Amino acid sequence: MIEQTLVLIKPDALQRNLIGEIIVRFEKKGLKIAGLKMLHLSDVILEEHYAHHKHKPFFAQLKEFMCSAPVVAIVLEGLNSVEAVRRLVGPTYGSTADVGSIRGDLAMTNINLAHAADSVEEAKKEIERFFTKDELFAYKKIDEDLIYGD
Ligand code: FUP
Repeated sequence: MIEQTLVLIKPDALQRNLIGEIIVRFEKKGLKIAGLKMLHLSDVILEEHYAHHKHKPFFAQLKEFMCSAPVVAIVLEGLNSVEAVRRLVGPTYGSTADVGSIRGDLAMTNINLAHAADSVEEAKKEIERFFTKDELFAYKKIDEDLIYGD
């Protein structure tokens, strides 16, 4: 199924000059960029985005970190893109994440460079949270037939 998913490239990636390195991995995989922008996250949007962590002891620190610099929000489109992107990003802790994944190659802890939506339902909500309709683009790429065949 062709799906869209949401990625946030976090402040640590911006500070460590890894925005390009991360985006290139999505591009090389064959994912289509349907939307891309830089923004400064607000408290309100973070309380919604990380609602499942709201009562955890690290929540205040997580919010502070996510507001410490702009993030890059991206909508990626492709076959099973939600799972494909989660696998490219890797699990939460960099030190034990598989080598080859973004976190496994580039992160050491749970200061982990990028967020990726974890289900198709979440992805839909997150895309609506961060993008308006006119910030999303439908277009044909000339490599699609090579990536997907018939
Ligand atoms: P993930 O889906 O891998 O991004 O991970 P989570 O939704 O579990 O966590 C979101 C963010 O919360 C992590 F990127 C970092 C932060 N976090 C902590 O700071 N401490 C923890 O114990 C767990 C997560």
